[in-house]
Amino acid sequence: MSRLLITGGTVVNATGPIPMDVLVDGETIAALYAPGTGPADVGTLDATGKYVIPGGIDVHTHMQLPFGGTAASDTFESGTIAAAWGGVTTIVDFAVQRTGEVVQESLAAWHAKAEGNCAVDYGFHMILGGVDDDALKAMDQLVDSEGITSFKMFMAYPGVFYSDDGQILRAMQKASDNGAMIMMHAENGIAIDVLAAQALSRGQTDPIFHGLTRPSVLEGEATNRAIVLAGVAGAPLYFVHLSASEALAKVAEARDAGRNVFAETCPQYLYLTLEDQLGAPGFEGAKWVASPPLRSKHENHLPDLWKGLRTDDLAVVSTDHCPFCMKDQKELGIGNFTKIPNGIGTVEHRMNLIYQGVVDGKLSLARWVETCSTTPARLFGMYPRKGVIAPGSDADIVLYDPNGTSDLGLASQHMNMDYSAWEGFRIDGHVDTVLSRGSVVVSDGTFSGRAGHGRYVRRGPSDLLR
Ligand code: DUC
Ligand code: ZN
Ligand code: ZN
Repeated sequence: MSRLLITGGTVVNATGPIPMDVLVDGETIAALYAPGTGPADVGTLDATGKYVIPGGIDVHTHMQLPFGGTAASDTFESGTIAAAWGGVTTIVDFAVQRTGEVVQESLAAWHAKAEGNCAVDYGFHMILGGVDDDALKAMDQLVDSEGITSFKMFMAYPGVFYSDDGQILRAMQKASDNGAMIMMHAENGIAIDVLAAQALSRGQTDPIFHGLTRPSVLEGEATNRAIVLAGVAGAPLYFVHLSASEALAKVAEARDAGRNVFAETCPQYLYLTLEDQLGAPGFEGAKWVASPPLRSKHENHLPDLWKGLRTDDLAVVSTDHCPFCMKDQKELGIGNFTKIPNGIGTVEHRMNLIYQGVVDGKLSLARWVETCSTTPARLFGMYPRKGVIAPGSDADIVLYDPNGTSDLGLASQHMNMDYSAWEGFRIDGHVDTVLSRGSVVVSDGTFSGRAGHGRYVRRGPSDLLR
């Protein structure tokens, strides 16, 4: 296969920026050279003035997820093409086992959806919707033979995805035995359902009541409960889509105590608010209905989350990419906010949105790469194959132009949605060129990849457990 030297750029790994040329040989990175010292008999890709970063890794997506009588509007094809446009070269999606389903059959159904359709590499976590003896046995088999080393459980959505504390404890005990990571959606769903029913009975049907009936203290409570349960089981724990100061405080406390507790947040919780988006007039706020909900700008959630990213109490930025169109999908909840499909589409914009944090002085360049690529790879058993520009790693590489701009919105996006949750956001940077395992898939404003190029990534155990 062909060799390609990426010249003149600044390589940014989690360890920091350094001017280097990068030699790609086939699908992998062969070597790094001091600028101008690489081989002369190879093709070149000019990265002058650009950052050369490991491809983004989004460890929280829901392509084609059935939800609330409809399904997330991005297929594995459209969603991974959008990911590529946004500098994301690996996604980890959630295969779903519902109550009563056989875990391995549910997993096979997710493979069938994804195989041959992805433009970038992909892996799976497994959602456990029904913990019983068979599901617990299946956890071992998935870890040993299927390359799935992380299992998501829900303290929210009673009757849909919900697990009670006993089921959670049993799964955590299993994870403590087999080295898997438990991923938790921490919101007290039982209490939320009471508040939501009470709101509806008062005639409070607008989208903002989705947020007002899911108060941040109920995320804090569930976060604390999950940490206690994981402590009893001796299991590692990773909180998905952490949105609230109360939850972050509990994670920080556990980490300070030396516990294997980790958390991610998502761009929507760093930039968008209950009042400005979810509270938009009429039914408009439905665009931003997701769980957990956007938080109040009158509290300290947003600055706390940015701070958590700096201090590593938040280790990862993912997206919880779960797009729905307004027409025929979000509209299912007109007159009843509980029927609005939950989710926001962001897979295409995460690298840009978090880079804006660098421009705004909230994060370092190294931390941008660490939270969006390196730590996701390390926490979820893909490192050093993914998440780093280093010899032997997959040549998943993004040339990021700090002098470019990106205007986010419906007119330019590739996600399969009829609106953008990020309309009007202007980013002071631009994804210029994207390589997925050595193949250029985006350059010069053109997608040159193909559905089917993306391969299933079998993951190992987490690299970050103490
Ligand atoms: N939250 C969402 O907003 N959508 C899908 C599932 C979830 O937990
Ligand atoms: Zn969730
Ligand atoms: Zn999710």
